Amino acid sequence: MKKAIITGITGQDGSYLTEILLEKGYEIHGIIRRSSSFNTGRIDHLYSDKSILNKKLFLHYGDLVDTSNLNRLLEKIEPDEIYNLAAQSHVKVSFEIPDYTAQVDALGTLRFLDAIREVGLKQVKFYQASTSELYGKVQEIPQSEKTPFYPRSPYAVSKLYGYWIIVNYREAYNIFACNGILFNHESPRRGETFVTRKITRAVSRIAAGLQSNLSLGNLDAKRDWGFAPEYCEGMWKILQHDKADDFVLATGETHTVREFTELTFKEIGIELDWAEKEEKERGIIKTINLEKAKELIDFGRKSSGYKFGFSENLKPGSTVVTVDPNYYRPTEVELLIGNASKAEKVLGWKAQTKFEKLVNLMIKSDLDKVLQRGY
Ligand code: NAP
Ligand code: F7E
Repeated sequence: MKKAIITGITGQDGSYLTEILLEKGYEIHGIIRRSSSFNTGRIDHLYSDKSILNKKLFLHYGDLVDTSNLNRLLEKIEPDEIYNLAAQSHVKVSFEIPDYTAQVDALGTLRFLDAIREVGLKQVKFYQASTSELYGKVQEIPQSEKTPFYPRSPYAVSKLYGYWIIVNYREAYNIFACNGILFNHESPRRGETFVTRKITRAVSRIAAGLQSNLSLGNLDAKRDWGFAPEYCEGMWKILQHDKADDFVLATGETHTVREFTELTFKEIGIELDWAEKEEKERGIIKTINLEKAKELIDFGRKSSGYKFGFSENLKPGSTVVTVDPNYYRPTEVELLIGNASKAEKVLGWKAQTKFEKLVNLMIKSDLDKVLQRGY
């Protein structure tokens, strides 16, 4: 039985990767941070299963800023594979806490690599969660493993250090260390403050009459959005390759935040119109397809026991989206679109879930939550 350490196990990717590796027969050691409130919601379903907890899945307290803790864990566990997913992962927040972001995202990676050297784990394979944010102000369209980097936030600059320290330790000490340069990947488990989940959650709440308006920043930013579980399978494939190497994982399609918003509203039967420009721009209900809304609710009542229905207050002409410049970033990444042909050729990995399907599965999941529980 192979042993894997997953840092960031309580995050979106950590939770999917845990499911994938358990399915493949791994023993998993997850590192969690001490928190004053529960932070294990995404893996509760796994560790409340008595056949899994402390048999195939073990949780350890740890933190990427604590070197001695990482050393002890490596000595104790002697893993075959390490997936370093832990990070202060919010780009906008990194402008507010740049020092901490660098401590975790840049030096945290170094601490782990150095702990591997100290403990002398010669055979271990290390996956680093690198990111399309490295491309920032893009130097080439689409972006591949060969595209030069131009990071645009303290988050991206910290991840740039992480990227290069992986390459350096691979070359200097022959450590099997790999970068997965992953473009945005989303899911119903995406954190609520990232834009996709913020939109699907808010639109569900607007539908239920629990919120009247969705407030967003830059509507014209373009992202290459894929489905997270497929990207986690890709992480595993990167470490199974016979040579340590770096890979882009992406869909090869790009869409604006505006398109994501329009499509999400469309899923609940609302067509949007846009009025005014820039900070005054507003998304207004153009039409409501009551048939579609009713169908959704009837289906939800039968399949998921919805207690709530659609708000009666939704009318053509109502403003449901506004722009708040507080969500703008001091420096923005305007356009990302990835070229994952190396991963397809070498690893046999290809993104499967299309943009429309991704929006559909995220809004359905949030509608279920909101209309069942009423929050
Ligand atoms: P996420 O949901 O924000 O999860 C981040 C995880 O890191 C959480 O488990 C968090 O713990 C943990 N963490 C944060 N600071 C830590 C510290 N000091 N010590 C130990 N653990 C810490 O992120 P994600 O979307 O799953 O992304 C996973 C990784 O991929 C991150 O490194 C991210 O930067 C990178 N990435 C993500 C994407 C994407 O589109 N999702 C794309 C490219 C790269 P708590 O639960 O306690 O907060
Ligand atoms: O922003 C714009 C925002 O925060 C996407 C992380 O997982 O992916 C993620 O970083 C875009 C940006 O993700 C709002 O300005 C508009 O252009 O969802 P996001 P991100 O910054 O792309 C990369 C690959 C990572 O590595 C990161 O860890 O949407 N946007 N209005 C907004 N963004 C947010 N969060 N909130 C808004 O209201």
